[in-house]
Amino acid sequence: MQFLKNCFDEHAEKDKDKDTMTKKELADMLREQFDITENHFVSQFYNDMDKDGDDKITFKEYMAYLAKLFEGF
Ligand SMILES: [Ca+2]
Ligand SMILES: [Ca+2]
Repeated sequence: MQFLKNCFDEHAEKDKDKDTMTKKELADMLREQFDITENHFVSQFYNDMDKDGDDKITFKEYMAYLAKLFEGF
């Protein structure tokens, strides 16, 4: 769990808004941590994560998405 929090923080703080992730920050995270570079995957992740559609990812949205993702394991 701490790994996921560190992951989020490290990438979310790359611009002036350190509490949320932009699409670019998410793309960087997916590339560096999970080796995902395909744009359509990044877009899909981003759209699925941004539940309230305000065009940024909060830590809460990020965790909710991952929790759902790992539920099946
Ligand atoms: Ca940010
Ligand atoms: Ca959002």
